[in-house]
Order: sequence, then structure tokens, then C-alpha cells
Amino acid sequence: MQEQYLHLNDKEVFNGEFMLAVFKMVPYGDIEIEDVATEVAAESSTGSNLKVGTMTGYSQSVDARVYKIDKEKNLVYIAYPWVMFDRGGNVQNIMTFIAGNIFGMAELRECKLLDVWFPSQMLDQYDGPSVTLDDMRGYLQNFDRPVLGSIIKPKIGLTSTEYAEVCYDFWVGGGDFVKNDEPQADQNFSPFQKMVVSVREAMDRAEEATGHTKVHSFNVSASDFDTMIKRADYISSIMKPGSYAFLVDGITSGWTAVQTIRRHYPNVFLHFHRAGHGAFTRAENPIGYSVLVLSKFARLAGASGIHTGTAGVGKMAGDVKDDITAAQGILRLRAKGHYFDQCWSEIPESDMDMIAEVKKEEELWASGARGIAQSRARGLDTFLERKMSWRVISKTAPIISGGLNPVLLPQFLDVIGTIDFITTMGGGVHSHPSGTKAGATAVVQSYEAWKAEVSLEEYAKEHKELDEAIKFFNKHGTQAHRVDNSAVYHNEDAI
Ligand code: CAP
Ligand code: MG
Ligand code: MG
Repeated sequence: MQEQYLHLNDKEVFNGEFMLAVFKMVPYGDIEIEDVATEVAAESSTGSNLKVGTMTGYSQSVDARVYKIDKEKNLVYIAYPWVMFDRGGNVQNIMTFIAGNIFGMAELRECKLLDVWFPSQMLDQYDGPSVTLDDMRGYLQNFDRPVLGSIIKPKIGLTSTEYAEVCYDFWVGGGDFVKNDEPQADQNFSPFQKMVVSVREAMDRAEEATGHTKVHSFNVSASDFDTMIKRADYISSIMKPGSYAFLVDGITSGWTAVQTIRRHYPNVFLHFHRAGHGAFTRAENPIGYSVLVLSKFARLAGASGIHTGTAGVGKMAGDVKDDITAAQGILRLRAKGHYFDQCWSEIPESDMDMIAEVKKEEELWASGARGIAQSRARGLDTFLERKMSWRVISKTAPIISGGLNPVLLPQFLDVIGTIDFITTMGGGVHSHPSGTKAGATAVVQSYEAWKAEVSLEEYAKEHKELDEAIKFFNKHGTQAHRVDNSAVYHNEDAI
């Protein structure tokens, strides 16, 4: 037991100088949870496994503090003086502290970081998103439905021109947004620059044909930052402003890559793909962190959008409550987490207009996805951030993929409770019996049916692409094996 890190019932931790974290911890054998809690606090802040003689008065002031232990649920609450973190808003450094060595500690059988809370004084140190879904909506002139997107499949292997043709088909079918698949980079069969030029050409044709603007998200993840920046600059030189996003594989290329692109290109939508997150977030993994924690740090780092999972509707494993809490946690100004209520801005009592706007936003959220869609259709501009942008850590959009298809979209809308997200369907579009264009049209028709509160089957009577989709996906759609971990994700202990 390292006493110096044990501060049970310490009220100082709520004074705005501490980032709070809650872990589920299960020690091996008969090690006491207090012991392992203080070891984790030491290892994730100033200490080691032994008390060192080199400690100073000041160094102890930046010790992490175990301020609450719930023995029944194996929950350990730790407060981190945020002054301990690298100055200049560096998320990589925080993750090194609280999701670093502690995952290797021999005493721990389980160590899952479930939720974090940032005091508003800390938020000012971090970038947050500069371009948001609201900006993309403005470019697309699409305000009252999700941004309907696709991922080009096969994942890789198409030539640049073949790739661009599939983009064209999706866009003329009515889709808004196409992304590279997460491993698409600069391969022999699809040289990066040729792919970009081909996409621009296909986008021009599709905009000509449909009269609608389109967006493409290009993967700029690469071997080194210089190459990332070279690729990003090339895209910016070929594509129209607003018509492109930069996709970063945030787990495999890292937080520094995410923040480098955020800081170099503050005018471009930053798309955080989370390939590899399952090693940390899957409900059955005892060591790691929740989707909510990953998503909150992505917002802090400045991602305009991050994949948050299909909340049990699609192909990937994932805890329904974790996916939903994560999606709402990064979209809303103030949202309940698993254990902490996070507000992404200081809301001074005197700031009556902000308080009024926040109230309006809350009421809108209470009306669910359909209520939000109807209010938007009436032209009600409820983009709180647009009004308050200088005061808040702006919203990060949930990006939803993973096995979604036109038949599953309505179900997902009702589960997630908002229309403010980007869907990206790969197999769910390109396996449509009549091809990609029909697949895109089926997605649009599925949303139209949901919005009109008509069953898909009913709507399909007059819409053949949807009719074919229903027949096909009812036979071939997949539902992944589900692990229900909701017992861990509850909110009795909100801060
Ligand atoms: C989806 C996808 C996405 C993952 C990401 C894929 O393709 O492109 O990268 O779903 O998962 O490569 O599998 P499909 P998440 O639409 O064909 O399933 O969004 O959960 O991070
Ligand atoms: Mg830091
Ligand atoms: Mg993919």
C-alpha cells in the first residue's frame, strides 16, 4: 500500500484542478483493492513500486489521488492534477499516464478505464474540433438527415480509376460521403495521387449529374508525419475546399498523428478511424478502456468525427450502452457518461443566452431522432456550437459503420436518438443485388421511410431499390455475437 496516494473522501479533487478517472480494477489473488489502487495511482502519476528518497514537496503535490473506492463493484476513482500533463494540449501524454504502464502491472487481473471527467479549466488547454458536422452539413446543404456515406469495397485492390467509378456510382445513387477504407494508402495498384485525381474527376461528374455537392474522406495515415503532410497537401491542391476530409487511423498511427493533422489543417474535417480499438474497448477485455473514454479523448484532441459503433445493430462486437453513451457524449454540450456528467464548456450563471441555448438543445435531444429531424426540416437552426463556438470544445460527430445496411438504418436511428451522425456502409451498399448506385438509393429510401414513419416494407412497394435491399439483407445481414456488459456501464455515481 502506498499511503501517500490514498486520499479517500478528499473534496479538493472537485476544485477544477483535477482530471477525474474511474477504473474497474480486480487484483490477483488476495491482494487488497486499496493496495492495487494506490499502486496504480503511483504508476500512473509520480511513483514506482517502491517509495523513493528523491521525492520532494512539490513532486508530491502532483501525485494522483485515490479519492473513492467502491469495493462491491471493484471501482477505483483517481484524481489527476492536470498540471502534471504535458503543456500545450497533448492527449498522447495523458494516455501514456492513465492508459500506459498500468495495463502491464502484474498485480492486476482487470484494469479497465471506464470514464473520465475534464474540469472546464482543463478544457481550455486542448484544441477540440475546429471543423464540425455542422460545417459539413453547410457544405452539403443537408440539415435534416444523417450524412449518408459509404466505404469503397473491396477494402483495397481496385485501381484508382476503378475506385473512383465506385465513388461516382454511390454519389449519383444519392449518397453524400465516401471514405477510403482504413488500410487504403499508397499501394502499387492504386497510387495515391492518381486516386485523388480520379476521385476529383468522379466527384465533378457526380455533382454535375445530381446538382448536389459531395464529400470524400481520404486516408492520410502514413509511415511518418512528413508523408502524411505531403499527402494532405496534395489532396488540398486537387480537391475543392469543403469537399474533402482527412482520415487518420488514430489507434495505429497514434494520438500525435491525429493532433498533427488537426493543427496543420484546422479547416479540414478530421475523421478518426479507430481500427484496433477493439483490443482496448471490447466488453470482454479485462484490460483497456471504454469506447466512451476513447471518444472523449478524440473530441479533446480535435477529431471532427470518430467511429463509435453501431450500438448492437451492426456486425462488430461492442457494448450497446457504451456505444450510445460515447456517441451522445461527443455530440452534446453536456452529456451523462458512465460515471461522470461532462460539460464541454464553462457555463457561467451570468451567461443567460448560453443557458437558454443549452436548455433548447436539451429539449431537442429529449425529442429523439425524429423530433430533431422534424425541427431541422422546419429550418430550426439548433446548432448550438455555431452560436457558441468560441466558448466550447465543439462537437465530434459519431461515424457509424460496421455492418450497417439500408434495412438496419431505421433501427439504428431509434437506438441512437439523433440524426447528427455520418453513416458509412460498405458491404451494406456494394453488395446490393443491383449494384452500388442502387445500394445508395436504397439507403436514401430507407431514411425517407423512417422519416415518413412508414414501414420499410410499405415504402418498398413504390421503391424498387429498397425492395431489393430488404429481400437481400434479410437473407444475408449479420448480427455479431453480443456480450452484454451494461452492468459495468451505469450512472449512479455521476459526479
Ligand atoms: C465497415 C468497415 C469499418 C469498420 C469499422 C470495415 O465495412 O469499413 O472500417 O466497420 O468499425 O472495414 O469493416 P462494412 P467501427 O460497412 O462493409 O461493414 O465503425 O465499429 O470502428
Ligand atoms: Mg497532456
Ligand atoms: Mg473499414
